[in-house]
Formats: sequence, structure tokens, C-alpha cells
Amino acid sequence: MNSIMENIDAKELSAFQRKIEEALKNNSLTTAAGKIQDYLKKFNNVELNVAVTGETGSGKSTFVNAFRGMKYNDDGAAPTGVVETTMEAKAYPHPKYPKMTVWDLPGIGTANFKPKEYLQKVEFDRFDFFIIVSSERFRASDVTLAKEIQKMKKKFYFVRSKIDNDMRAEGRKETFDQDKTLETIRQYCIKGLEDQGLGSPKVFLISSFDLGHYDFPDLEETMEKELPEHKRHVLLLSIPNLTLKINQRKKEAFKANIWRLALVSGTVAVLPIPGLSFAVDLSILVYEVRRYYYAFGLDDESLQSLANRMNVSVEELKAVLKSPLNQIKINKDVIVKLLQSVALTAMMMPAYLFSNIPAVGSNAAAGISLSTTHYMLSMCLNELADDADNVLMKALMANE
Ligand SMILES: Nc1nc2c(ncn2[C@@H]2O[C@H](COP(=O)(O)OP(=O)(O)O)[C@@H](O)[C@H]2O)c(=O)[nH]1
Ligand SMILES: [Mg+2]
Repeated sequence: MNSIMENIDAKELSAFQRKIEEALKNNSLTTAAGKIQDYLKKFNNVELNVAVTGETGSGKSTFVNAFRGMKYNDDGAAPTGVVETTMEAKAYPHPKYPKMTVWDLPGIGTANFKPKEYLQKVEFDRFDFFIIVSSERFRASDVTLAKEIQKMKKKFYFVRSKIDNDMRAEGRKETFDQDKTLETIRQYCIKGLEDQGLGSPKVFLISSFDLGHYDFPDLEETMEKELPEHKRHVLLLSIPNLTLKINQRKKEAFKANIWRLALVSGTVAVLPIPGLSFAVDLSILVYEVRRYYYAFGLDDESLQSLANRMNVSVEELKAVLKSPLNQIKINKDVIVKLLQSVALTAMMMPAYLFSNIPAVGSNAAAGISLSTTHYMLSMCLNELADDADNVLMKALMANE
């Protein structure tokens, strides 16, 4: 279980999980989606953990204090201007957003910086988004870090700090125009990031000594605006784990039955190719695959009711279905085609075929036959389970 979920009231969470499990067990994506949606609406209690990172001396700790409305010498302020010696992130509660904790991260090195290692050391998983601070142009290490954060499916903002210094230096020039200078710095930062492969990054220019000025109000506004989205994101991220777990269990239950079905349905005479012939009770297989649809809520009726409940069109939901099985109506012809294609593939996959087959001994033909049916059903099951996840996420995302 990840740290985000640990933050949520444990009792409420387990009640929530039970409800969703219940709904998914009863084959209803609609009910599950509805339950999740209600929960997201009601749930304002999510804790957010914001990580402030950047090079040593970039002004991270000063920003953490300023962000919390504190000066460096206030009680409980993060120490500033000190050489960081530990690799530990330090937590500071945010007075304005009681559910928000700001984390002062250790400085990132410049030479030979390994973002993955760094993120692991600071236990990145507990952070919901990152603020990357730099007092000059953003360097390769900032960019590689941002990319790694992106990979971890988390968000970040860039803060260009110590803007007061720039203004003071530039202010000496006769032609000084503050807005123009700020815009030049902003574009310079953005371009630098884009050149290093980051698309349309947001950069906020800030002086931690003068928060009323420059882009701080803008950063606060953006964060406030995106806060519900961040929270939603935090919760949504936990949903795949949940559904995956339930679908996994459901899948296991079906899987246990597959060998038996393969045996009772009869044999697929796969040899010799190309004249495939079948002595299989296809109706058993048709019935089984149809059961998967209903189990995962992918039949037309279930999808329609999910669409209605979540205010999305059924077309939108169907658009995320990846399995070709969802484009067709399952009947005997389809099953024959599937078995044929699997049999053909199976001929080229002896490793799969001759492992894992119970009670067929050295009878290769029987083995192939059984495996073909088994493989076909497993493939259908996996594809449909994945699609059930896709559809549920789509329905939830559409309601942002
Ligand atoms: N002029 C100016 N100096 C700053 C600003 N932010 C930080 N500093 C100074 O930069 C130095 C390093 O700041 P610190 O917050 O300790 O950086 P950290 O190593 O990233 O935590 C300190 O001397 C701060 O006073 C700022 O916005 N403007
Ligand atoms: Mg510091």
C-alpha cells in the first residue's frame, strides 16, 4: 500500500475499499465507478506532500519558509544558508493548508547526478508533487530529475528563485523595464527547459524575500486551483491498485477453471496444419468467454449503464477498449478463428506448449490441443480484465 493511502483515515478507507470490492465482485463497474466518484467528492481529507528540491544553495529552504509565511529565524523554520550533509527530506507543515506538508529535500548534486537514485533515497513515493528550485538557469540535473518525476507519474513546477538579485543588478541599467526583464528571464528559463526536451514547462519567478511580488501570487493561485486536481490525482492513482487487486482475484478464479474447461471441451486437432479440424464443444467455450464479459462488466448493457451514471458517452468508453474481442459478438465462428490463430501461433511457441501442462504426459498432439484451448481462454481473460480497468479509469477521468 502506498503512502498516499496511509494518509487517509484508515477506517474510512477500508470502508471505501470494501464497498468498491463488493461492487466489483458483483460484476458492476457502474456501481464501483459511482462509489469511487461519491468518495472522491466527499473526500477532502487527502493529505498532500509537496517536495521542494533543487541544487544546494538554490534557495530551497528559504522558499520552504517563505511558502509557510515564515522568516529564517522564526521558530520551526527550516535552517537556511547551511551546507546540507544528510540525504534526508525534512517535513514542515503548511499553516495555510493544514493537510499540506512541505518537504525540504536535500540538494541535488551537479556532477554525475543520478535522479533515480536521488528519488529513491528521498523516498519520492510519499510526495504528490515537486517544486524544482533554481537560482540561475535550469541545468541538466534539474531536467533529468523532472523527467524522472514525470516517469513516476507525478507533477512538478519550476521555481526560478532570487529574482530580487536579478532585478537589483538589472535595475542599475538606464533602460531597465521590470516587466520586460522578467519576461526575458521567464522565456530564457522556458526555452532552456524546452531545449532539453521538456514540453511547455511552467516556470514561476520568485523572490523568497519578497513574496508579494513577481510570480509568487501566481504560483499560489495555480496551486490552489490545481489542488483539487492534485488530490483527485492522488486518489485516482490508488484506484488501479485496488481494481487490479480485485480483477486479479477474479481472474485467478476463472483461471483455475481453464484447464478443466480445456479438458472437457474436447480436443483441437491442430496437426497437421493447415487443415485445422476441431472436435471441440465450442458452445462451452463461447459460454465461458461470454461469462468473462459479464464478469468484468464489458457487455453492452453494463457499458451503457456505466456511461449513464458517469455522464460519458458509451462511445468514449468503448474507445479505450483495447481488446479486439470487444469489437465483435462472441459466437462459435469467432471462437474457431481464435483457436485457429492461437494454434498457429502455438506451433511456433514450443516452450509455452510443453511446460505447464498437467496430465498429458508426452502426448504432444494432445498437449498442443489442450494448450491451444487454454491459451485462447487465458488470452481472452487477460485482455478483458485489462479492458475492465481501462474503462473504469476512463469513466472516472471523464468526470474531472
Ligand atoms: N536575494 C535572495 N537570496 C535568497 C533567496 N532565497 C535564498 N536566498 C539566499 O540563498 C542562500 C541559500 O539559501 P538556502 O535556502 O539555504 O538554499 P538551499 O541550500 O537550497 O536550501 C541563503 O543565503 C539565502 O539567504 C531569494 O529569493 N533572494
Ligand atoms: Mg537548505
